[in-house]
This record gives sequence, structure tokens and C-alpha cells, in this order.
Amino acid sequence: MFPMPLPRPRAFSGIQPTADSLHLGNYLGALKQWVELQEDYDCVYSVVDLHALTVGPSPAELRQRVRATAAQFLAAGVDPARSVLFIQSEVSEHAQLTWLLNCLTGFGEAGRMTQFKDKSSRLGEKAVTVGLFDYPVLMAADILLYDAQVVPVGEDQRQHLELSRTLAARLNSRFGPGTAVVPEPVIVKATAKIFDLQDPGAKMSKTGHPSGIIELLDDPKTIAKRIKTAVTDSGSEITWDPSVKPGVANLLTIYSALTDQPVEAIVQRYQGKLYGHLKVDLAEVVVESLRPFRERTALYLDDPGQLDQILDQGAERARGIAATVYGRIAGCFGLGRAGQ
Ligand code: AQP
Repeated sequence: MFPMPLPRPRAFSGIQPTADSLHLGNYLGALKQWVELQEDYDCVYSVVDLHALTVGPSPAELRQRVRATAAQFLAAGVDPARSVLFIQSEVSEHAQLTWLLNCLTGFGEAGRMTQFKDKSSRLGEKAVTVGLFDYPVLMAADILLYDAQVVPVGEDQRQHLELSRTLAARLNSRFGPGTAVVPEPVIVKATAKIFDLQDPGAKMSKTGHPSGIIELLDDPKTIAKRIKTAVTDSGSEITWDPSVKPGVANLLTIYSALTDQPVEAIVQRYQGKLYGHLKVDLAEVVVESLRPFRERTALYLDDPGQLDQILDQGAERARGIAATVYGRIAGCFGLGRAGQ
């Protein structure tokens, strides 16, 4: 007799299909950790298309981006044999649990989310929807629905994750321990925030200015141009000093994360050299790191049958977990005639 393997702890995360290509911030801040966590966790990863509706994409655009985002997860190394990969809207419990959590979330509590404040001030009052306001509650539902112990995200999601933790704790205090699992963030400090190449004070973002972003599916010429025209700082010496030289620090962070070399070793190698040297070499590093990624993404997109099969299987596995957890939580609220 072989001993039964212990169940592995669960990880959950998602990325919105809000662009044709993910960017280097999404990769280094989140996806890279997703792939590594597969070694030790039971991972559930989602293309969170319901979240993407908060920015009003056209139906054709959304459909295309959902497929492209799933293909990029696979190309980055999400392994469907080990992890659940699915599309959020194909599991109806996400919307159902959101409603239950809405009824536990204070209006003021949701209104304090800085990402909502930033996005709503950019969009203007007329374009802001209740959906955008409710985004963090939907995110809490995503996480709690899988009893996730850990959630790998970038720094920008820390506050949203704190709300998920608060809501899980509230469920437990109202209905008893074990109603929900309180999730922990996994935020890798070094790459928690990759900055815009033209504005090193702002995070690299899908909705940022194109010249400040490196898209994972960009062609080599565009990548090289973006890096060579990245804003650097006064002076010419290559040193690690994020507060005085945020532009150079951002380039060093990217270099270090993609080559798995410590920043200090890179700085040491560029003693006496100019920013231009660093940019030329970094352009090469990024182009060569992303080349296989781009090729693998194209293979998945060229075989829609295979992609559909992976997503169908993922949805089925996700539904199995979500239905059980939703049933448990909904019953606590008094929903369902069979409960006590
Ligand atoms: N610049 C970044 N540095 C590190 N991590 C980042 N993430 C996003 N930008 C950076 C992480 O990527 C994951 C996916 O994000 P998302 O698509 O769900 O939403 P987002 O955080 O709003 O990402 P974007 O790309 O910046 O989109 P927009 O422009 O729509 O706001 C998350 O884990 C996030 O932390």
C-alpha cells in the first residue's frame, strides 16, 4: 500500500482580458509566480472576463482577448495537466457569490479602494459603472470560491486582497469558523511593481501610454525601441537607487528578473559604462526571453480545438470546486430549502 498523498494547499489568481497582449508587469508581477507555484500548490487560474466588462469592451474584442489571454497563460508555463485554467464567466457561482458578499460589504468600505478612485477619476463620472465599483467584491468571490490559501498578485492588488481577507473573516465570525478560508497574498517584493518606461512614477499598465509598455507579444523591433527610448535619470552612472534613479532601477529590476541574476551583480558589471550600454543589452535580454513565449502563444492560437478542449476541461474542474464552496456559503445565509 502506498500512503495517500496529502492534499496540496490551494492558490488562485486571475488576469483580465483587457488587451490583445499582456505586458511585462503582468508577467513579472504575477504570471511568473503562477508558474512557480504549480510545484507546491493546487493552482486555479482564471481569465477573468467578468472583470473586463467593467471597462466596456466590444463583444468581438472581448471574445478575441479571452482566447489570447488564455493562450498566453499556457505559453508562460501554466500546465493544464496540473492546474485548473478556466474562463471566469463559465462558472456562474462567481456572480452568485458576489451578490452574497455585496450584502456583507459596507458601501464606505468599497468606496475606499484606491484603484476605483484612480480609474473613476480617469474615466469621468458619466462612464463609471456600479460594476467598476464592485470589482473588488467580485475579486473576493473569485478567491473565496476556491478556498484559496494564497493569491499571487502584484502590489497594486494588495488593497483588494485585504478586502477579500476582511470578507472571509466576516463570514467566519458571522456563520462560524470554517465558512471561508482567509487568503494570504503572495507578492514578490523585487518585481511587485514594474514601472512605466516613460513615467517611472506610474505602474506599467495595459491602459497606459503604449510607449511606456512592453507587451509580451510585441515584435523584437518594437521591444528594442521601447527600451532604448525609456526615460532614464540625470547623471550617467549605473547605480541601484530607486528614489534618485527610478528609471534605471526599473530597467535593472527587469534585467535581474528575466536573467535570475542579482541586481548587485548587474550593477557591478556596468561600472564605468553608460545608460546606453545597459539599454542595448537589456533590449537583447527582453527580446530573447520573450521570443519562445511569442512562438508558443501563436501555436495555441493556431489550434483553437486544442485551446477549447483545455478551457472546457478547466471549466468543468472549476465548476466542481465552486459549486461545493458556494453551496456551503449560501446555505449559511439561509438560501436553499434543504438547509437547516
Ligand atoms: N506594473 C505591474 N507590475 C507588477 N505587477 C503588475 N500587475 C499588473 N500591472 C503590474 C499584476 O498583473 C496581474 C493582472 O492584472 P489585471 O489584468 O487583472 O489588472 P490590473 O492590475 O489592473 O492590470 P493592468 O495591466 O494594469 O490593467 P489596467 O490597465 O486595466 O489597470 C495582477 O496580479 C496585477 O497585480
